[in-house]
Amino acid sequence: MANESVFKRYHRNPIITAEHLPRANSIHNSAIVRFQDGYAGVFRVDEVDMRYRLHVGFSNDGINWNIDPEPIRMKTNNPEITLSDWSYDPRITEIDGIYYLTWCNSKPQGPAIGLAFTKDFQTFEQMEDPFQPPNRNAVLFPRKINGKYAMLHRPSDRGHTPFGDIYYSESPDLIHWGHHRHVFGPHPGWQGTKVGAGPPPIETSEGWLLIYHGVWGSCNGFIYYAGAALLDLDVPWRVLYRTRDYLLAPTFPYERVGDVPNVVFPSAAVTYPETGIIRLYYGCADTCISMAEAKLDEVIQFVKEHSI
Ligand code: BMA
Repeated sequence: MANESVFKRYHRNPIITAEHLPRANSIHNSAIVRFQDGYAGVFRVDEVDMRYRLHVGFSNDGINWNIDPEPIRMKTNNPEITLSDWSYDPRITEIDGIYYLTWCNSKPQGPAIGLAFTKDFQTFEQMEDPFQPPNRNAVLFPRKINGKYAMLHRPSDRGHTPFGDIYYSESPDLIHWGHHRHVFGPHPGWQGTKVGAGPPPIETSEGWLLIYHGVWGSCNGFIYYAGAALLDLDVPWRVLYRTRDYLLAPTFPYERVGDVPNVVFPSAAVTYPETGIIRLYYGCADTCISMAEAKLDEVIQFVKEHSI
């Protein structure tokens, strides 16, 4: 099975562009989940002042979206907890009916991880940043593991980081984080410069399926690809399999041309247990959002058969 045939791109990609909002320069790298009878999302909107803000959206079918033109305001009773005007790359994980948002809450001291929760996508309560900056690409697991909340994240630096390994950390209360473990780092080829977690890991009988981005530094800039790994269910920093070949590469003009060329950035996945389908949402060229679907079994088979 050729890698490009595992995930089938939606025939009307991209599904979300800057045309969805009057003040958008671009809408990309965003979080989408099933919510009530449809879908909800938190979208990264690079606005016409070129600040990055988070906006809520709703959809009946996951394809046609209404996105709030006003950015999210977070509730907090601690003035030291602040929402950056450089907020980007959100992920959403549902744990027991509560939707947790992780994103890059950039600070003057560098990119930090933001953490907030909502039950209704109307009110968001912001919590303490889990780690000191710089750090990016954080995502929570959808359930506690060995009695603790568990998060993947990517210690970083302040710029266009030329390195990056995925780490695992756990917490009893989503406030105090520790038990840091290295999960995996770059590997020669398309993931040779850095890697970062994508959507929340998906629990399967073969392990946690983690879809991630891998970056290779070409002679003309970074190229972002998507791959996947299977992590041990009880010891998630133990990598069982990890793709040697990419699953998605920038291929079509909407993935190759934009504010940052040659980027596919997986950031949300919705599974349909009734059909065995997984729907992947990914940012394209830092400009728009696209969608691709696969059979979950075939993704798992691909990861196992094309492992490093
Ligand atoms: C990373 C993040 C992503 C972006 C990518 C390519 O550092 O900023 O949001 O998609 O670079 O520009």
